[in-house]
Amino acid sequence: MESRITEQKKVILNKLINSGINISPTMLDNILNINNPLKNLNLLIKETSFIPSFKSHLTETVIKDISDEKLQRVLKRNLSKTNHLLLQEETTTSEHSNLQKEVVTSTLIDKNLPAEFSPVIESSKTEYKSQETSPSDILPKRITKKKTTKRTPRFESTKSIFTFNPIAKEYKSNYEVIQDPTNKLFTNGKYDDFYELTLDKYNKLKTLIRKRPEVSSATNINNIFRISNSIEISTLGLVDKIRQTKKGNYLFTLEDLTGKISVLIQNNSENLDFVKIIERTLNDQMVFVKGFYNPGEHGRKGIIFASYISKIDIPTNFQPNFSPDPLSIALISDIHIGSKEFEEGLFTKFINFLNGKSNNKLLREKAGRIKYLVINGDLIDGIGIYPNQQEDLVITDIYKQFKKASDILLEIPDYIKIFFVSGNHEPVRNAIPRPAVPKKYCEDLVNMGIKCLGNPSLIKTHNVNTLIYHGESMHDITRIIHDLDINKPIETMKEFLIGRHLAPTFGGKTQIAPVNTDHLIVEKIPDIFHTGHVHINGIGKYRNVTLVNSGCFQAQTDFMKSFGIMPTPGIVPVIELDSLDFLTLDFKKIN
Ligand code: D5M
Ligand code: FE
Ligand code: ZN
Repeated sequence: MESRITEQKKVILNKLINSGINISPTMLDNILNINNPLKNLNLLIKETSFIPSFKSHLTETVIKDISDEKLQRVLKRNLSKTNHLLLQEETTTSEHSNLQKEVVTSTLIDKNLPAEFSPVIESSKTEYKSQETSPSDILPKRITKKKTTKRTPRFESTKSIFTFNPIAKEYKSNYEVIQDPTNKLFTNGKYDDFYELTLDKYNKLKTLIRKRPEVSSATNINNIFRISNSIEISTLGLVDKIRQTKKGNYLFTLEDLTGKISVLIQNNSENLDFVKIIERTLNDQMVFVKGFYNPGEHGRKGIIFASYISKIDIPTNFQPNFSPDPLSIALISDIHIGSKEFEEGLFTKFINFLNGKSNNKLLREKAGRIKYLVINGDLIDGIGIYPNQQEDLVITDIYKQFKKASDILLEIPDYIKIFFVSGNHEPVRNAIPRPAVPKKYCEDLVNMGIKCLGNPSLIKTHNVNTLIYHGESMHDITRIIHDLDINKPIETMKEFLIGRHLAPTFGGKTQIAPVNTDHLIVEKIPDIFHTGHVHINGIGKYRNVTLVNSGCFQAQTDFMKSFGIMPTPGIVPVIELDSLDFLTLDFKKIN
């Protein structure tokens, strides 16, 4: 019986879709309850086509205009039997008719539908609470003033056959740029700059590690050398020259401002947890160690036999910030406009989604919550970025690439605030930290209200902090730490947070600029940490921090193929700022 109804529902919905008609859930139940619903449906479709005021939405009010009196009577009678809850829903909605003029449920998202009708989105929650939440539940603190920018979407939402009343439009953007290296990158171009940078890094990391309770006992390295007997000590510093001995133990040098000392961690069953930490430690990272000091004999230098090691990390009780308002942030990167491999079709689908062009009510509701969009680097493909790039380009002029980018981004609704952080394909220096793209290249974007930022930057949107870093050092770290995998970018991102530094080690492929302040330290714990660059989507949590690698909108190039990179184009993570729950929208599967 149940399956027959589901089958009938499917046929009815298919018929309605093919006739270009949307239906409310109440109406759908109503039709299923009449005798011979399929035959009557044909009559209904025919009847409605004669109603001049009919706007393709088969709602309860349409019934009264049907000329077949028998059908009208049956439908009305059924409607009066419809359960109390549904009627209540209708009343609530009509009270707020300024927000949602017509309650039209897309034919694709009824909860009882078979699996093939469910929306193609993944969520951090198993249930979509929004399906039960009417916009009237989330009304307070609305504003009516509209910010004027030059962005005027080509797709006017009023032209849609679907209702799209984005809640985000009702709220004024509320953001702050907390950190941006642009205009703060001072350098003398001398060796001294590296010294100053390391000193700043050491001091800042030391301040952070000192917040760990066990670190209060740490002593300076030069004090340890004064000890002549074997006692337990603890100290902290930057790691150097990590190596594994022939017996499989780990040996490294620890350095602070007073000296250097050797530390040995024995690879035995008692030390399993600490071996795991040291296996994931990189040169130039800060650690705290505790153990027995052996002063050495016959003039040989002393060594610490460590029985404990820790990194700065994120406190286990970290509590993220939430927005008081029901808004979301969408996180994208690596669009690569100008490249032959730019997936323009997928990007158009994303823009259509932002404009409420989805035929799925749930997706339209999710789109309507989006107040902020982060473009985390590589918006354009640039020129001369990698060997033989010219063979992969359809637009070979950087200004024209930006022109195309602004033409595309112009179609994003103007109530969405966009942040654009510079990546390694933008016309800015390659070394990080990297300033924002200069206005001369992207004047149109700036005029449209897009905020250009340096890499990395920290922004606060509606109370929630997002650390945005393109991710240049991700390949280096993944290569050095053997159990990391470039296809699992979230694991690499965790290491950045544990070490509290975005490019911990010098000497890899990542170019680090010799500036006198270290902008790559994760001083403030973000609520959301967003990277890109690897072109592989990932999303997860670490100690209540939401981690996102946004993926890309570019198919595999020969250059990527040479590194074995299998990109995941067309996936967009969206984070709800009031709960930090997330969705990942796969535009390869959404029509
Ligand atoms: O990076 C495109 C992809 O290629 C991304 O997955 C990073 C990878 N890539 C780029 N440069 C390197 C190096 N030097 N080693 C390994 N993998 C790399 P994009 O920044 O978009 O060109
Ligand atoms: Fe890229
Ligand atoms: Zn990149």
